[in-house]
Amino acid sequence: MEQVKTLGEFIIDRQQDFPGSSGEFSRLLSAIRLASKIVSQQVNKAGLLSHIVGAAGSDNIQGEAQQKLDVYANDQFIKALAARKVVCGIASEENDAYIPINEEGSYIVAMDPLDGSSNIDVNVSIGTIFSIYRRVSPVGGPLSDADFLQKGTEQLAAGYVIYGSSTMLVYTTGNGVNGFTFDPGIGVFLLSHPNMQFPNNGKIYSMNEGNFYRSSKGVQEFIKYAQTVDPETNRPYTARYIGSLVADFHRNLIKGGIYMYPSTDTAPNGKLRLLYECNPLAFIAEQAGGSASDGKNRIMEIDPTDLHQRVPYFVGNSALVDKAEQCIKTNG
Ligand code: AHM
Ligand code: MG
Repeated sequence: MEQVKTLGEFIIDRQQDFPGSSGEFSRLLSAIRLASKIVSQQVNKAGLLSHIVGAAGSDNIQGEAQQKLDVYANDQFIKALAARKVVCGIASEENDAYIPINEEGSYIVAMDPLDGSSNIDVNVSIGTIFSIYRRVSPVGGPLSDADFLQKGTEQLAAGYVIYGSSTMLVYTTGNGVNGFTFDPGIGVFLLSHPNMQFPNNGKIYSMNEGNFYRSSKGVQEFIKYAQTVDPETNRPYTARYIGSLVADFHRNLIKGGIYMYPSTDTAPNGKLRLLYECNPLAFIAEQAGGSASDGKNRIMEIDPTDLHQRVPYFVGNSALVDKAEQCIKTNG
């Protein structure tokens, strides 16, 4: 029988992917693993906290002010990353400016500590997304904007945690994508999805179709294409939209499909953030045989200009992303 591998063992096995990192990078991943476990436990108690012990914003039984879960998640990830001393700075969806950590650290982390947080109150899956870069400014000195405004192609690693019917951590270091399921009984992540790849015949499309008439002609054409009856090409496709990026992406990675958050007339750059939502999932998608685009260009080649920059987003099976691009190029 093949032996079960824990995330901790896997990280050590793969340490040789980063020659010269002397285990620093592994310590960083371990920090993410730890914070994920803490957040996972808290997410599972979310209903208790808000409905039984008292709503966020009020005091809890001990008289401590309760934090909203997304603020709590942000604090936990920052605390865990800062404790390992290898991270020099963090950009988070929860903080307007980047947070300097340790000038001696070599790594930058961009993260969305709890994405889809509007789903917390209704018991729908939510997630954490993270992206790791090597700093470009000299180690030992102050950080600069350029450390954070790196193209997605410069990512050393990226991943997400899904807090769903089980908690999973999925990540890549540019050498394939591996998924680990948390076993709460023994408190460890176990390798459950080695070498994840999009299946070839993806037929799910995921978009907030309430935005249909606000979208460009090209996006509308793609949706009509997805809905057209054509048994030869396996159409119509299936619409699935949770409204929680990590959950929608994770399902499409396993079952095959495309996730879209295009520009609309009221949000010309779409809704999602390049640094800590789009780039990390683009890296995973490409490593899993898929692709990610803003409708015209490869996401990971976009030159970021702002920490919280938004971009239109199309990610998933390459054939579907190509088709969406083609509809946009033809129809605008
Ligand atoms: P958030 O970072 O404020 O949680 O917003 C991101 C979320 C994604 O998880 C999800 O895909 C998208 O917003 C849903 O947006 P909409 O409700 O407009 O469909
Ligand atoms: Mg988010």
